[in-house]
Amino acid sequence: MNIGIVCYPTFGGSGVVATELGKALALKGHQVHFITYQQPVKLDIFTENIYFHEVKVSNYPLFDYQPYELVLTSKLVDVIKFEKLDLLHVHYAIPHASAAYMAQKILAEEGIKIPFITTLHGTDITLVGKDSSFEPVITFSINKSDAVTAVSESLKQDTFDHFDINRDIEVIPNFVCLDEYQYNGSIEALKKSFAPNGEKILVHISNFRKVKRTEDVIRIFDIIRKQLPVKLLMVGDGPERHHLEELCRELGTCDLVKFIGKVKDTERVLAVSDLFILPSETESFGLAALEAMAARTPVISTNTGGIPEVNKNGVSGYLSNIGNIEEMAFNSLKILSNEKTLEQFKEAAYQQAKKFDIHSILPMYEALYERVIKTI
Ligand code: GMT
Repeated sequence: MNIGIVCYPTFGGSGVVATELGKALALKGHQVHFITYQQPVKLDIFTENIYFHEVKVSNYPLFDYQPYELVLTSKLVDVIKFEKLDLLHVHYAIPHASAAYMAQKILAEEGIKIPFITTLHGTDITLVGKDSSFEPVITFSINKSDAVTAVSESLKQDTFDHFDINRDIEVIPNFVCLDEYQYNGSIEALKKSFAPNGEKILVHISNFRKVKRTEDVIRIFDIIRKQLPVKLLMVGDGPERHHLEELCRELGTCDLVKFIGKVKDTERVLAVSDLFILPSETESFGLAALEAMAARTPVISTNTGGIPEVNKNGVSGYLSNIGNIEEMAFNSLKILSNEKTLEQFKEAAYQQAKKFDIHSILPMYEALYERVIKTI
């Protein structure tokens, strides 16, 4: 198949899922065209069957705000026509689904048919989507998509709860390329550099937005470190970072917490981690938790949104109510204090991650693509 993928190219989960999906499809011999404003961070364009079409946003002085959706639409029309795409798969509803709809209508005028699939990822529904100024466009473009998928049952339900949806939504869960998380390099040197005295290593990875409740990570860690020798790696960057660094100063934990910024190959960090902390306010799926589990790292998380579909309480980690930092610290200590327990949780986390291996999920997308192409 000749497939167009539209996504955000940044470190966000939806961009990562779209990129990994495209890479896996290309490996299977499909032609995959990424259409976005910047080369996706995890994409190597010198890969067979992968193409990148940059959406250029010009800086015309009349515009206070550049009309990205319109240049994206024009680019979609151009790529669909000249690369003879069979279908478009857009990740994240805003503004990708409405741009795809408009491109579809423009091309229909020329007798060209192109179906588009919209994959809902989370904040497009749970946060941005609830802003009423977006509501009519999101509802319309979901209803007009040729197929819609959501990354969890929970997100599917949220979509029906918040929007006036008159069609079916299929759940295709997020996935992980399991093999990539089996780190082959020597982890001893890396481990030593973070935790020279054999301390247990806790990790958090996110874009440090309010919704991730990163302050809870620092506070949970502060409780744990009073009872066990531990270190914390904070991976990623975002609006909360400065505040978190200040909080570490206040708590006297600066020597124990290391902010390492944005990291492309999180596999390396996860390879040395003993526990992953994800105390999010809302999370449609929690891809970061799945990646941790793939690297045999148990997860302490909240029980919000789609996380319970990924992290199994008492098996691959523990789940708590949002903001219950005492319980999250208590459960962390339960896992970390005993080597045998830690090993059991690590193995169970890996076994749980196996269920979401790309080799199981990719055929679901391929089957959907074939079905949608036939119906247009
Ligand atoms: O919240 C983020 O980190 C970014 C956001 C995105 O769309 O890029 O993530 C959402 O999509 C991910 C991939 O499907 C999910 O794993 C995340 O749970 C979801 N984030 C939220 O729902 C807050």
